[in-house]
Amino acid sequence: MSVDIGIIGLPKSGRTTVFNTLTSSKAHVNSYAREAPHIGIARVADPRLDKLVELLNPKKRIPSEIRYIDIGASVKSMTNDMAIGGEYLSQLSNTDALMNVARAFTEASVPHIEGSVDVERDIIAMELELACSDLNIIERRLHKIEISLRSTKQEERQQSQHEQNILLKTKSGLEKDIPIREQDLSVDEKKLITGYQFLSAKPLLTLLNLGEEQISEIKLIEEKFSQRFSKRNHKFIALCSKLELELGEIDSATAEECRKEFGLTEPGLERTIKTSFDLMGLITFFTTASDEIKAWSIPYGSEATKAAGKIHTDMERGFIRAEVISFNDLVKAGSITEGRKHGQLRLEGKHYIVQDGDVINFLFNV
Ligand SMILES: Nc1nc2c(ncn2[C@@H]2O[C@H](COP(=O)(O)OP(=O)(O)O)[C@@H](O)[C@H]2O)c(=O)[nH]1
Ligand SMILES: [Mg+2]
Repeated sequence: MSVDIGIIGLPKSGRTTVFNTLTSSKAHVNSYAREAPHIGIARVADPRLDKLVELLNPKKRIPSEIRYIDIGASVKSMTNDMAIGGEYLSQLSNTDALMNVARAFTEASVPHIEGSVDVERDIIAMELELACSDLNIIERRLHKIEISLRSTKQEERQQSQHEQNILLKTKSGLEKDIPIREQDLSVDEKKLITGYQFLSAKPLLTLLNLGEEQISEIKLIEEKFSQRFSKRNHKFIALCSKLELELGEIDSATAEECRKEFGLTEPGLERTIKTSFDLMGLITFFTTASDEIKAWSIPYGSEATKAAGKIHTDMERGFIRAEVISFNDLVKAGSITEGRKHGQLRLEGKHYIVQDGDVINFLFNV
């Protein structure tokens, strides 16, 4: 199970260019025909994985992955009574987070579909789009609950009324322009609505797609937008996707030279992935079974059984114990055997909260 991020944004904002940059793909840019969504994988660079490979010399090295989905349709064609609908909605609903590509670059040969470049306008319009999609679902559900309440026996009403109250609460927030991701909901309330997979409830990364001439101002632009718009579960990143794509296609030494000239310290791909990890509260643990060193991404705060389930459902069901050593202890010990000898390898139970950098061997029974 990978982490999935859905790419949204206006046509000609550079969504496919960003997708190609992140996943080293060659999907068609400037393509507005109805086509299947582009799905690609970004491998997460992690120096700890390299260190573990150096130390344990496995047959195989498998980095953790983020799957990006460029649904490719223009927002206008997805619009159905002001809301994202149909097959596009279900593709987006299944993702773990959304990335909104907001166009900041000007390019005479690629006119902006609204006639002018206005990043703030486009950010607000996309929020509205997500909210409308959720409101549509909420209203339909509320209607159904109302009908069912008419015929439900007194003792069965409670559950429906509870759901009705939570939906009314999220609806009233949306009507005040507060996306669900920013609303104050209790853990229970959040749990009850996860099944709806509301779009405005997903963590959102807004990617400001700059022109080359704006690169010297990256930090300033990021800060300006973060201050103005950034709230709970919404982060901003600025980069020039066209340049990043070009740099990704040349040899890495030359690319690094170019980056230096532009004053860029880190590849946009790595910065984007780091920001996505931050936004989604992801951490990484490692496994070393079957002569493979593998990195896995899970949400911060996950219990050992959930981490095991990420690898295989059987491992979650038949979980017995986890043998855990932290990355730092393993590096100090030099090997898992040495770590065991010196008591750094711990035995942990079902409810152990997995920590970033844990190297884990799951013991299970099926
Ligand atoms: N000048 C400039 N052009 C860009 C940039 N990003 C994308 N483009 C161009 O904008 C056009 C549309 O890009 P595309 O990725 O297909 O946009 P999409 O419709 O959102 O998928 C292409 O010709 C890109 O080369 C950029 O940062 N600067
Ligand atoms: Mg496209």
